Amino acid sequence: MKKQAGEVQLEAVQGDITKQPDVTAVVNAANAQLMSGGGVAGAIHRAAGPALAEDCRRLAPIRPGEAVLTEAFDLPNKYVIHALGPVYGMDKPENVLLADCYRNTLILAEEQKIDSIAFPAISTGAFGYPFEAATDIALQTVIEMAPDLKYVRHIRFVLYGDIDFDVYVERLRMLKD
Ligand code: AR6
Repeated sequence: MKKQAGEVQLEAVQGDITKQPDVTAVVNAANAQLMSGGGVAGAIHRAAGPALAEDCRRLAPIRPGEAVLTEAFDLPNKYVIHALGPVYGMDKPENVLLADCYRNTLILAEEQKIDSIAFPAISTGAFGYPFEAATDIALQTVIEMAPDLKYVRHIRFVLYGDIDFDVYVERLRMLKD
């Protein structure tokens, strides 16, 4: 499912964030220590290899809403942008902190002149953010930023489950052409 937001193409796919070889950067739904873990962080660290954790050490810890950039090592991408989502019900205001993750990631991508980027659904796994509310924040934030993006031309949302994918498809369909 693809949708154009000005000069930026938004796309939702069902799949694994570590298997997106055609994008320059993938986003990690990180933990504060930027270490391996469950979900996306575990998958990214496994696929990138131990050099990623080694490189992350100098950047940790990060705060909710913050994003930092590293190389992607053995992943088929150039960069990983590690964003720490809010723990739902704990890090507040969670809607602002979740929007900050998407905004700060895109700011870093622009600084590196990155053309294409893939996001997982940050905070919607172990951190417990209700999926539909998180989807609205993700899409609203990138659509708000789209007119100001000079380098990023392709934003992919990689959803793990089919129900999650359906939520993105429905929301993207609802956007005006
Ligand atoms: N590719 C794409 N999406 C995935 C993948 C994958 N390989 N694996 C899971 N998801 P989570 P969070 C989906 O828990 O909520 C970690 O343990 C998943 O279904 O990875 O931000 C870290 O160490 C869900 O929709 O991230 C942190 O401590 C979404 O990705 C903590 O979890 C995010 O799930 C971060 O929690």
